[in-house]
Amino acid sequence: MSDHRKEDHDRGSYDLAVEEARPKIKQPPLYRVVLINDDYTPMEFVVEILESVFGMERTRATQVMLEVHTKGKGVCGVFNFEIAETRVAQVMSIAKQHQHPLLCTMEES
Ligand code: TYC
Repeated sequence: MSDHRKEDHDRGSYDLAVEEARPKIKQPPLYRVVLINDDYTPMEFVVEILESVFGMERTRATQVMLEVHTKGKGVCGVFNFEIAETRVAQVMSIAKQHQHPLLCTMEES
């Protein structure tokens, strides 16, 4: 029996054979952070971004970079809104500092 039910008893309420409404719990949406290919950003720079911003090992970072390079875009990770937004901003800021046209976006998963 839950504490909540025990409290009801303490207050002298009756047990009812009626289901309490189940709270409608919705999972928060998740977002894919996506890198977009371009013809100018150096491959090594993209690999370093994937290591430093997304914590990937070099092997995985190279795979993801090559996926973006060959298919046009690739997923860096899936996060809640706040984390996805922060990672996108970090990538765009570092790319801008180095004057590379690298694009990073997020899309609902
Ligand atoms: N296409 C780039 C090149 O050939 C490499 C690259 C990969 C650029 C991934 C952007 O998101 C990117 N130098």
